[in-house]
Amino acid sequence: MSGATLAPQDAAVATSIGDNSIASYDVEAVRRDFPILGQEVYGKPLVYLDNAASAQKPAVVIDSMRETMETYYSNVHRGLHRLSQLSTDAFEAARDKVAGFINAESSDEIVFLRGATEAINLVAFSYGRAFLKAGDEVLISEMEHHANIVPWQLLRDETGIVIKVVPIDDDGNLMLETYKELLSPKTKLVAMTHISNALGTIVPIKEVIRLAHAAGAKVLVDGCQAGPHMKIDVRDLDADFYCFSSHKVYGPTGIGVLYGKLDILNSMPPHHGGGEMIDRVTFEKTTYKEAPHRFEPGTPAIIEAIGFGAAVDYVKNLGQERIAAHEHGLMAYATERMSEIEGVRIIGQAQEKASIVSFVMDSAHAHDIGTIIDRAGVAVRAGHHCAQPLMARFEVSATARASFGLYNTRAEVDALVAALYKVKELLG
Ligand code: C6P
Repeated sequence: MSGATLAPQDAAVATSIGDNSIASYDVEAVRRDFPILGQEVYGKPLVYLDNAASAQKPAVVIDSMRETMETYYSNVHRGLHRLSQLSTDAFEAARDKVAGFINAESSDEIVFLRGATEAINLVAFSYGRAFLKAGDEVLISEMEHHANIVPWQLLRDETGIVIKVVPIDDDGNLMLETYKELLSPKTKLVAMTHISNALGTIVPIKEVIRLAHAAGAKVLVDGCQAGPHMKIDVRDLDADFYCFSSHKVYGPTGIGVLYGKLDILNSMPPHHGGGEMIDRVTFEKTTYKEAPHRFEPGTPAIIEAIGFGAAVDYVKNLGQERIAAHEHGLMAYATERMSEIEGVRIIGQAQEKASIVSFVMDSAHAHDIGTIIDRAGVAVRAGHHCAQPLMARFEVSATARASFGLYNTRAEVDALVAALYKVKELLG
């Protein structure tokens, strides 16, 4: 990234946000870090705008995983031999990197799981079963991903907890006043997204947490969409739990993190049993290790954890503020250009938004939009985005969603817009 030049499109971004710190953001150099981006699909340059579903991987992540397998791979925490020691060191170093990425106080607060979905289920079925009882209230929002709805419903069916839903307004802003009214001594847990995957709304999560704590409730933040787009500081937020998946922060699939305050994690029973999470086993009784190991039974995703560590290093080195500024410029430009297209309606115009433009068109179903623009090389997601209650709120069955990552360019926004004009031409 040294000697970086300012591409014309990024000069516009820098000016529009009035922030010189991104003047050195050389998006073309960033793109060269991602081997997959150079390809064509259907004879057109790939325009990858499906980053909210999963992001592409830089060479440093791919290399770190290949190097692990080619030079020192072995199982972790078990062997006395050299390779096992090297693998264990690299695995635990990845945990340290993830802890640093979100400013956790200790690496012991970092539980490696398969992803955000598993993390939320762990909180529901370990914390929830142990500490929530019939009549206790769990507050979620109207814009949650199914991963932060269904586990609470499963727990409700088992324990009799009550789920309350904080509404959003027509622009997709969380209705804070109603949230305050819903909080009561019965509220034991608030489980809320940091950034909506279907609208891009940035929830004022620090205030949400402050208010929940004042009411005596704990807070789980679903940070799946925040991880790639903003600097996360779990201590500043005072989050009790925070989770996200590696594959959205430019790391591999199959791994993610549940952060939990150490005393809370250590007060929770294991959710799965097996090897590695135990202290001592007899046929009569088993005692467990402290966190994080009590929640990591069996052989973990070793290679993936190492790749995850390389990914968060990559993002951190590029600079989260600079990434956020770059992506914000792209989102603002896309919003402006797409608003000019007759018949396009953007769903979600919250005051604070990140990296996502969800939209519908008068003339075309979201699936048709996705299919037609794919032929122009433009990849977006079309569907309900695993947020069916949110779709119902906006009275649509699906939207098309363009989501931007750190390697996208204004030229790619132009390609998206041109492809949408093509949809209009074909479908009226
Ligand atoms: N959203 C999307 O296209 P997993 O699948 O466990 O890595 O993440 C689940 C999840 C939880 N919360 C939020 C806010 C999310 O956005 C996601 C994943 C993807 O929007 C795939 S459905």
